[in-house]
Amino acid sequence: MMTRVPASEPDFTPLDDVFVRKHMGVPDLDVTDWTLVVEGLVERPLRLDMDALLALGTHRLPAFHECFGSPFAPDVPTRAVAQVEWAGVPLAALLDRAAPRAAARHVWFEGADTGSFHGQDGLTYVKDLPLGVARRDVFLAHRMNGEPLRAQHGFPLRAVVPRMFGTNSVKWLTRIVLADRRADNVFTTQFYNRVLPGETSLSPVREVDVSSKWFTPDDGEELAAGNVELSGRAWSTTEVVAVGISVDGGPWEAAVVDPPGSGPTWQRFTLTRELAPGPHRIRCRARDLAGRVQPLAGARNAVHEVGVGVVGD
Ligand SMILES: Nc1nc2c(c(=O)[nH]1)N[C@H]1C(S)=C(S)[C@@H](COP(=O)(O)O)O[C@H]1N2
Ligand SMILES: [Mo]
Repeated sequence: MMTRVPASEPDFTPLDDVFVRKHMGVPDLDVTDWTLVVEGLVERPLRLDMDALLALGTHRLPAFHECFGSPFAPDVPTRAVAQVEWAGVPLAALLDRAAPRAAARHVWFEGADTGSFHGQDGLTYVKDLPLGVARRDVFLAHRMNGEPLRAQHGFPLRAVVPRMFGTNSVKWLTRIVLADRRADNVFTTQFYNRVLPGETSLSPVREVDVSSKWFTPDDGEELAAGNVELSGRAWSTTEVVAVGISVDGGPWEAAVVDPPGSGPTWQRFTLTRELAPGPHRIRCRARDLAGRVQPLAGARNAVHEVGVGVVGD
């Protein structure tokens, strides 16, 4: 049984359980010779070492963190999601010092990893965002759940873009470029583009979809008959206002959904319900403030279903 967490206190995924995604391997960076460059269309290009970055102060950002999944299978649910307390500085603090020129429209984020991916060689990992979005949302993190970033999570510094898919959160960050156009890199223009619902052309994989996932019970779990607490997490680009739970294809029953926190955190949902002995299929479906609902099937944010076995009396 899960411990109850008050709605005002976000629950964080233990670091050992946070998923790891890397397209070209983990670069071995030494913080003593690492620097972050901010250049391009700026009045004052910057080169900061870690001490200079730490001198900007340390802020905290509790946020859910979700991987889009394979760029070659945009409709397959992966449900790789975690919640992390990041510590670092908002990108805006650096932009204020670098002073973007009037012509700057986009911000490019480049990682130190290089190599091959999907049959192409000599690649770098670059993502980009419109300047306004980057200034408002991007956070540069050097700590995760109170520890320095682990190598596989982007040591010594990574970008974090709350409420966007993890692919935008560039790890092993070494270079930020302000430009008048989008970055031309395989990870911006070729991979990680998709057709959004109701649209016909490709858009970059950015904002997350409305989604929910079972935490307890787990798929295949055996439960004692009687009142069972069904519980999970739901998230979107905005507040999740309802989560429906359906047992064995029955009607959607309203779960109790925790109010949203002050930041980009997920919301817990629970329903205590009697389950008769035997096998059961349980599904959860979130709806957000914008009216978006998880599709039943055929999409990466399709409703999550688990099977449980209830034993006893
Ligand atoms: N430099 C770099 N940043 C990267 C990646 C990468 O391969 N290289 N993978 C991205 C993807 S697809 C995801 S989901 C997140 C995963 O972050 P994590 O491994 O810390 O959970 O990092 C993103 N940032
Ligand atoms: Mo990802």
